[in-house]
This record gives sequence, structure tokens and C-alpha cells, in this order.
Amino acid sequence: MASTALKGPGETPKLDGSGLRIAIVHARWNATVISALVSGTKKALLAAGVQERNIVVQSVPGSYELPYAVQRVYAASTVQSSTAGGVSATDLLASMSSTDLSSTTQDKTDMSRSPFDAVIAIGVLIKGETMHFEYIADAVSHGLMKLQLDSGIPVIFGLLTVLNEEQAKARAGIENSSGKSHNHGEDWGNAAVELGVKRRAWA
Ligand code: DLZ
Repeated sequence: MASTALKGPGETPKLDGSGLRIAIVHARWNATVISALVSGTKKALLAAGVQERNIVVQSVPGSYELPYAVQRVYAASTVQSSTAGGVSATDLLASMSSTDLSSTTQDKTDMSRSPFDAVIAIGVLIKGETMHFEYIADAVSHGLMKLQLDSGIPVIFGLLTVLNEEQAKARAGIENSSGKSHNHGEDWGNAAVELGVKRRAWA
């Protein structure tokens, strides 16, 4: 029976993610919340059958860096690893260390095996006293949308834009004062699987 919930993506279709390669690119600002979101995302990917070795995790300092990093991580996955006498983009990415905020295994696999089927961009923007929040939220939203339309690769919007830490926790499955919490990372993992599978069908 279809879900009657007002909010959320409704009933998640049961899709087989076992043939997919997915990248998670996350910011490190607001680390506790990011860590929970990355864990929730990985949990959903694994539950859908995506293999651990086909989940690549990379990090950047803040959300502003997400569009550029998503673009480079995806581009590197489409390039063959061998370059004559030089360091390829894939070698470079494979050698980059990604801060292990989530205690998840950081991927050390060959980035060039096949292009990613979807990339999940995760960041947490918490509004401060200045206009920083608005500028970064606007730039990142537009950057990620442009990227997915220009490249044809689904880019999942895992950017929380919240007014305070309590709101961020409530969306990351972390206990907060209201007691209600849902990990949006799980929705993002499911969205990546659905779009990754559908992208192949729509190709
Ligand atoms: C500078 C900044 C501020 C004030 N707040 C956040 C935030 O809440 N979340 C986030 O992901 N990043 C923040 N940043 C950092 C910027 O995204 C970016 O990393 C720096 O401006 C360097 O380009």
C-alpha cells in the first residue's frame, strides 16, 4: 500500500543496487551531524545491495567546495587510469586521504573501474549572523543542479540548510530536545540507488 505520509519521498521502490558505483562527497563543517548523515547514507546504500567496495567517500573542508569536488570526483571516474609518464586524475584521487568522520571504510579501490552511477553531495549549513549562509546555500544549490544537468549524472542534494544545530540534529537521526529525529542520509542513499538504476534505463 502506498505511504500516506505528508512529508518525505513516500514508499521507496525496492531496487537492486548491486551493480551500481556511488560516490559520497561530504563537507567536514559541523562534523558530528555530517558523520551521522554519511553513516545513514551508507546504511541505505548497503541495504539496497550496493557493494562496500563500490562506495567511494571523499571529503572537502566546507559545503562551498562541494560542486567542484563532485565534478572532479565524477570526471576522475570516467578517465582511464593510465597516463603516459604522468599522474592521472584517478591516481590523484586514490591517493587523497578522506577524513574518516563516520567510521566508515574509506574507499581505496581503483576509481577508474567504471563511472559513478550517482554522486551524493553532503553538507550542513547552519545559519549564522552574517549573509554567509545565504550565499553558500545559493551557490551550492545552483552548482549541484547545473552539474547534474550538464553531465547527465544524478547528483543527490544532501545539503541541510538549517537555522540552528537542533534542526540539523533532527535531520540527522541524532537525539535532540524535540525528541523527534529522522536521518535524511537514508533518503539520500535511497534516492541515489533509484536514480542510478533509472539513469541506466533512461540512457
Ligand atoms: C565559512 C563557513 C561558514 C561560516 N559556515 C559553514 C557551514 O555552516 N557549513 C559548511 O559546510 N561550511 C561553512 N563554511 C565554510 C565554507 O563552506 C567554505 O569551506 C569556505 O568558505 C572556504 O571556501
